[in-house]
Parts: sequence; C-alpha cells; structure tokens
Amino acid sequence: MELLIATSNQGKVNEFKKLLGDRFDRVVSLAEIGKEIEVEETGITFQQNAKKKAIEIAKATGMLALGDDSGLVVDALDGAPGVYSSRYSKQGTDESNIAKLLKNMGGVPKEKRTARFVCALAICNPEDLNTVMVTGTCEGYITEKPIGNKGFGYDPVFYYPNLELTFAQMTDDEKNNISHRKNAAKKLCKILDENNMKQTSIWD
Ligand code: ITT
Repeated sequence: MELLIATSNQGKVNEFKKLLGDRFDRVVSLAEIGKEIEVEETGITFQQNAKKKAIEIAKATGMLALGDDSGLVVDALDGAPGVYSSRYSKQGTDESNIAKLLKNMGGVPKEKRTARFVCALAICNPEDLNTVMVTGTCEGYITEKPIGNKGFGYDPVFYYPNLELTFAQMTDDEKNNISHRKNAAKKLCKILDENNMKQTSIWD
C-alpha cells in the first residue's frame, strides 16, 4: 500500500519516511508525485487541521493520504502559541517566534515553564474519506534563552529533562526517538497493525 504525505515541508517528509517507511510499501511526498496542493490551516485544534489536510489531499489525488499538524503548547501562556506556532510573531521566522515567546515568558519561574510539543496525524482513505486520527506529545520546559543550533522552529528553547538537552542540542536520531511526531507515528502504526487496514471498520 502506498502512502502520500500531505506536506510540502521536506524535513517532515524525511522524518515520516523514517517513521512509517516499514509500515507501507512506499511513502511518497506531494513533490515526488509532481503535485503542489496548499491546504489552508483554518482549524482551532491540531486534530482539525490534520484531518482537513488528509481529506483534501486524499480527495484531490485518490491516494491514501497522511495529514499532520504540530506546534508548541506552553502552560504559562494558556496554551499559546498552539496551532499558531509557525505564525506566532508578525515576521513568522523561527528567530522572531522564539524572541516573542521568551519575551512573553519573562519572569515566569522554572517550575512554571512547562510545555509540550504536540503532533496530530490523520490518515484518510480515499475510497470513503473516513479517517484514523492520533495525537502524540513530548513534555519539556521552555528555557530562559536559546541553546543549541540543530533542528528547526522552537527547538533551541525546548528543554527535554530526561536527556538534559534542548531539542536543538540533539542529533536527528536522538530527537526522532522521543519526539511528538515519533510518539504519534508509533500510535498510528499500532492501530494500523492491530486492524487490517483493508477492513473499513477501523476508519471512524
Ligand atoms: P506544513 O504546514 O506545510 O506541513 P509547517 O512547517 O507549517 O509545514 P506545522 O504546521 O506542523 O508545519 O508546524 C507548525 C510549527 O510548529 C512549526 O513551524 C514550528 O515552529 C513548530 N514545530 C512543530 N514541530 C516542531 C519541532 O519538532 N521542533 C520545533 N518546532 C516545531
């Protein structure tokens, strides 16, 4: 069975190929099938956006499609930046998003700097447009300043206590082993393995 990944972000395509490659005969990206389809993220939850992406891309291509949405949820900021993670600051660059986050976290003590990365995944069956949904998270803390230069997005300010490193200090393998995307992909594979994907009853 072939799976189409509904994102134009090549970094995420590579990650998903690693995470789901064993489960499918072939994992392809929109770019690899020569399609450029933009799906607007209009949902107010990660799950709504992931489902919308999967359904629209499955409809447009007739292929089994994986939609995803992810972001950073900070407790002291009532869940912000959340689904607006990539457009948190006016400029929307990684640097300006981080600067805004650290400014808004000014004066918040360490024990109250708890946060998590969230990743929602949806797989849509093109035959009936039913979807399977999962959510994965990764818990950590927001640092006082950026540390490390690997990764992308909010990685330099996300501290993962178990490894005593920020995401931006980790190797790709270290991050991919514990990330929100990994945890979501693991759940998805478990559901797909427990239920034969050809049985339509698993699609809700
Ligand atoms: P597509 O919508 O095309 O898939 P995107 O980069 O906008 O690509 P998301 O909407 O899933 O992807 O990501 C939202 C933002 O959340 C992203 O721009 C980062 O700022 C942040 N983010 C998500 N996962 C992250 C990670 O592993 N490390 C750091 N930041 C992350």
